[in-house]
Amino acid sequence: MTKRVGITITEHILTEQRENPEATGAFTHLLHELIVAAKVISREVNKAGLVDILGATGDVNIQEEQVQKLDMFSNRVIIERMQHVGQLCCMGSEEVADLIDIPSQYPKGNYILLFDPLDGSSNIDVNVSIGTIFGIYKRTSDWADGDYLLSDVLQPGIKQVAAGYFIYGSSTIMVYTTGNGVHGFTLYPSVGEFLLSHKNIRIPERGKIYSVNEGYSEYWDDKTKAVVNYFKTRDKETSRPYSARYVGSLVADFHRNLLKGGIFMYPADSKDPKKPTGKLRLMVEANPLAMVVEHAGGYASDGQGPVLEIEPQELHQRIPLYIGSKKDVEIAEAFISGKRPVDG
Ligand code: AFP
Repeated sequence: MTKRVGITITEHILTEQRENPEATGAFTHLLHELIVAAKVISREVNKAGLVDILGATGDVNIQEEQVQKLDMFSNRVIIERMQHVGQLCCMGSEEVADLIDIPSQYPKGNYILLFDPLDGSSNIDVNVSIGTIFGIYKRTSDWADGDYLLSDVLQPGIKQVAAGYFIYGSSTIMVYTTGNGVHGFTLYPSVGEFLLSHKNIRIPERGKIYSVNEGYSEYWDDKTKAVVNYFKTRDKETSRPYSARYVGSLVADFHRNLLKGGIFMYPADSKDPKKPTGKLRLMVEANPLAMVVEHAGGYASDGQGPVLEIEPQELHQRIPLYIGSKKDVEIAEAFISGKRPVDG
């Protein structure tokens, strides 16, 4: 990975657009507006301790998790900003049960935006990094057939035309890919611009970090326990045991592992019978990060195969997630899928 400062995100997107002779500018416009929304969220997150915006609303979202005020704010900012852009036919948010239609007074386009407006929101009031995750698809049905179809939204992650995240941490960083490398941009607050800070990010093939909520090991099956034990077992050749790091904010855990190498796991567990496949959502969390990690040379699996090839059944579908350095994820997948014996 080489570091270079000076190129703005807008310049970078426009350069990519120029390299694609079929580009109309629609996608560039869409991404630009999303970046503006993220800047607004970043500003609010940064002043979260200064204004009376902290604390839960008392409501629960569609995932039956407590909704924090900043979640709702971020959700609203993205929807309001993106609905009039004219490039979307619909949106899907982690915070909204149904698909979000574009109001009839606004023009519509070919793209679909799926997002988690503020991931890791239970960390807001303790100043731990949180983030916005997004994946963008193109509708496949014909305009002539009228409005978009559910099948336009429920496409496997491999069909994403772009994906990425914003991390609101010690600085605000945007990491994204359109399939042409993974690039990171740091927000310079005084200038108000994202500047290229991490060009062509490559994740190490094998890492030294494992990230999992080990407090739930009681709810894991033997295969899952074997995976985690593998990373904790001493082995000179593969530099094990690995170090444990778990923030509890997917974007933060993912971003660290992307830069340093390692594996993030949210396995299936028996903690909540309503969520036997684990907590994380395929469409708004796993797929976007899977696209990022794969274009950085890593891998994402649900324990049986590539996340990006899963045919989604519903917008809020949950899956087990193993994501990060290729070799580490392949080992986890081998244990979970039964290709590697539990005592192997
Ligand atoms: P919240 O947005 O409700 O804080 O959930 C965050 C999250 O979906 C993801 O960011 C974390 O990796 C994961 O949950 C942490 O979940 P556990 O607290 O169960 O480990």
